[in-house]
Amino acid sequence: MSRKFEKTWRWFGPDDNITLDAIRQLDVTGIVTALHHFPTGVAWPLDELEKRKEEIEDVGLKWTVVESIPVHEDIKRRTGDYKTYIDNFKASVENMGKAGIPVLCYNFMPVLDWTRTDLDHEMSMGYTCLRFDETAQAAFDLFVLKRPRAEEEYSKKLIKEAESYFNSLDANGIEKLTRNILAGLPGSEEGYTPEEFQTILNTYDGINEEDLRHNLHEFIREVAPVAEAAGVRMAIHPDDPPFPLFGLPRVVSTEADAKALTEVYDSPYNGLTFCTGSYGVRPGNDLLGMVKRLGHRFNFLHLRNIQREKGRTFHEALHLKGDVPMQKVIYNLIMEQERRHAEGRTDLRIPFRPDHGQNILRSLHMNSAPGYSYIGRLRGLAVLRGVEMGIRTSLAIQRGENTEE
Ligand code: CS2
Ligand code: MN
Repeated sequence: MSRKFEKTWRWFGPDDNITLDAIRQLDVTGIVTALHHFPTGVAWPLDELEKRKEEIEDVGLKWTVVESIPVHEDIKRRTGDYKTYIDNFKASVENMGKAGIPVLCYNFMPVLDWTRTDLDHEMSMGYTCLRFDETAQAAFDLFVLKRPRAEEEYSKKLIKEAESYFNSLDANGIEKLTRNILAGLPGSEEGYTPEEFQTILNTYDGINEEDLRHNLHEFIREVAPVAEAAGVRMAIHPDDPPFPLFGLPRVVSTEADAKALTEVYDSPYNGLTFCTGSYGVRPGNDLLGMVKRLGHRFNFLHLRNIQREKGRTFHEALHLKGDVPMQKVIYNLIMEQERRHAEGRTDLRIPFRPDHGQNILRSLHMNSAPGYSYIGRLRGLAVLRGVEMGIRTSLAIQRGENTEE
């Protein structure tokens, strides 16, 4: 059996401009998608999963990963109808198992999923990328949203910078920043107006980091055994960016967070999505060490690079350039796979996807979702595949093995 990582591609379903036919030309085997047409909290029916699966199989691909079943805010807060929502989540997982979809990516970020302030940041080479600018985020928080007590969370210096940044924006600029932060990036199921956003933020009053962590661990305790019985490997996606925003706690940002949640239910079915771009934003996250120490719990890989700038600001860099030591990460992942093989594990072909890409030539006007361009991701996929192949080939040569792949 080939041991290469399974190459996958995120597809946003029938409404995605990048069609299954365009995807099948990329030499990937797996599709990463969700039933985006269901509102958060609803149990996904088996027949709908099967219908989508058939559509994917009709073009010769496989549905490898569900990304994501959104977790209802009631579950994160453990308020309201959270019991029903957990039951519905379990039902979706069971149906995934019946439909034979092996991996589930999900996240536990309150209110906002991934967050950027600029979706079209122009780089000197001419392509654009996504960027998170802490000054712009603070400006939005302090002067657009005007969140009560927000100023307690920023340094005096940053508040000053945010103020002059805000003053430099015209009405269009303010509108655009608001949209970038609140409209919901691809995969996030919700978008808000500033008023709606403030209302939902208020529902988190009094919920601190410890509470949220407790609620996550309770959720895992309840759902992971069901996933295990259904043969579905769970893979929690880290917070993106990996620090608290708008006063909301975030609890999947560090190696310690990831380790703690794997210990709640000690099974490979309670695993992680290793998103190098998300974890990589925090300089304290030792990515190479994480592969060694937590790699046995990786069920899904998001390979993406970032370049840190001043403070918490960062942009999405080309896949092999930036602060993520991508080639070494891939080497360590191959070593993890060898450990699995030696232990007799069968989940060797960990799926990966090029998580985001730059917008190159505006992807020939394909009008793709922010971060999810065709050409930028294809470029990412190609270079990552090349690195993997190169490492495997040189290991095989050194060991006198055959280099068939
Ligand atoms: C983002 C999110 O970083 C990412 O992968 O594109 O869509 C993320 O995949 C989801 O939040 C995971 O649940
Ligand atoms: Mn990711």
